[in-house]
Amino acid sequence: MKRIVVAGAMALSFIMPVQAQQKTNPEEIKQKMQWFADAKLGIFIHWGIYAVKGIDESWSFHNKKISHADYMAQMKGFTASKYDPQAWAALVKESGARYAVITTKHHDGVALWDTKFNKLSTARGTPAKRDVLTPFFDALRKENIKAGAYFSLLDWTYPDYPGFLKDSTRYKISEQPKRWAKFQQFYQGQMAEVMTRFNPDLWWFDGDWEHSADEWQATKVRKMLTDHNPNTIINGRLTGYGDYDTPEQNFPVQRPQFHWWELCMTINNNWGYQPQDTNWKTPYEVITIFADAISNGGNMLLDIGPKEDGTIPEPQVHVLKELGKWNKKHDKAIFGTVGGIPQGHFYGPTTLSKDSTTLYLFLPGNVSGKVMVKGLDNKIEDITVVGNGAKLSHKIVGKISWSPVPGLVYITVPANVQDEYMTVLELKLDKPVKLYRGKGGLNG
Ligand code: H79
Repeated sequence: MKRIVVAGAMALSFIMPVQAQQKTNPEEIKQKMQWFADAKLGIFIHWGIYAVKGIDESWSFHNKKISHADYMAQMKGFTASKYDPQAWAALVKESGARYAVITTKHHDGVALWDTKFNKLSTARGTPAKRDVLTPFFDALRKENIKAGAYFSLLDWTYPDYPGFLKDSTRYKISEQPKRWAKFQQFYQGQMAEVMTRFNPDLWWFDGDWEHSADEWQATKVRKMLTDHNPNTIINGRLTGYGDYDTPEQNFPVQRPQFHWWELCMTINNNWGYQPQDTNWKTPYEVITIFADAISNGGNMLLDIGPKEDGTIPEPQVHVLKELGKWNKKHDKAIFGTVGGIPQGHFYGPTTLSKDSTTLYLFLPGNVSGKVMVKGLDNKIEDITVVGNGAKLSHKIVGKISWSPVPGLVYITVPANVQDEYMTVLELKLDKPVKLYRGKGGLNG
């Protein structure tokens, strides 16, 4: 019996690598996290030489689907010839996102700025011949959008980095500590370049899993970044020495461990541009996933993959624009709210105003007309369809006069007030939300 339990636990940890524990104190970082908590939506951008052949970012050579030399030869095809950073920033704005995160360097080691450390940059090694990040950071800031830097800690191309292909490494740190020290200086030097050049509002680290916090010098790195900018936000992939949790692709069913969290997700099946991948998530799917994230107190970081020339494929633009339309219409139910009431009271996502006197119910677009809320121990003063203005009435069902248990709230939602994606109802309550969480016994 015991053996079965152990095997089960191992299988589970294979599917879900153990998430790092938060090693920063939520109380100490609360203030700087406020804009992030209010922002709800970010746009992730994976842009790099992998868009030339349209293959997996870095993983394609790591997993030996292509030789490292052929992978790096893509540098000759990265032109950025139609790159319009203002248009990118305008699209991010139109989606309703309050922040964007762009790859400054992926696991392949190719920098998108003009690093002084080597020739592996869009500035020195590609026909684009320039730092493509500066104009985008500038454009974001002009649009008042927070600007984040994705930065891969590991660098499979750097000759003094241990890891290389999935089944081969260059050396062991224990055997060649000086060689590792050389890499530490290199990666921290590049990080300092990004820090001083762009002063990111947010650092999105990736690739921490190949080494320990000690090996990365995680506390030193965190100190360097926060000394430079005390308000910069760091994701949890600095072996736990960050500020928020980053479930990737896998949708949480319960709230993740860190106080703040963000679901990062591709718009099709891949992070970078891949022409054969047309498995676009629909606006409805993206919107319902987004609603689910904010209902659980999180953010969504939705990824797009531009082509090597800097154009953003039309289906990606379409999803962002539809999402933006819906965000604009439902602005007050989303931005500046907090996560909603616990599961079980309402069969769908919810959010609350910060003073919790307004409850927002997110309904799928095709509800047949009646929705129900359970265990709401408040008087409902008013119900409005967000972005539509229609007022709705409600009926209390099953309230026993002498029992403290609240009745069920039934709300009829006519078809003509419903949104094509998700209809949102605003319930104004008499006081901060109060929930009955009991088992329904006679004494409550
Ligand atoms: O940039 C995108 C991806 O390229 C990168 N992160 C997003 C944002 C990424 N892809 N996969 N991962 C990060 C996590 C990979 C985890 C694994 Fe493993 C590495 C699975 C197998 C090797 C760690 C080591 C977990 C299991 C073994």
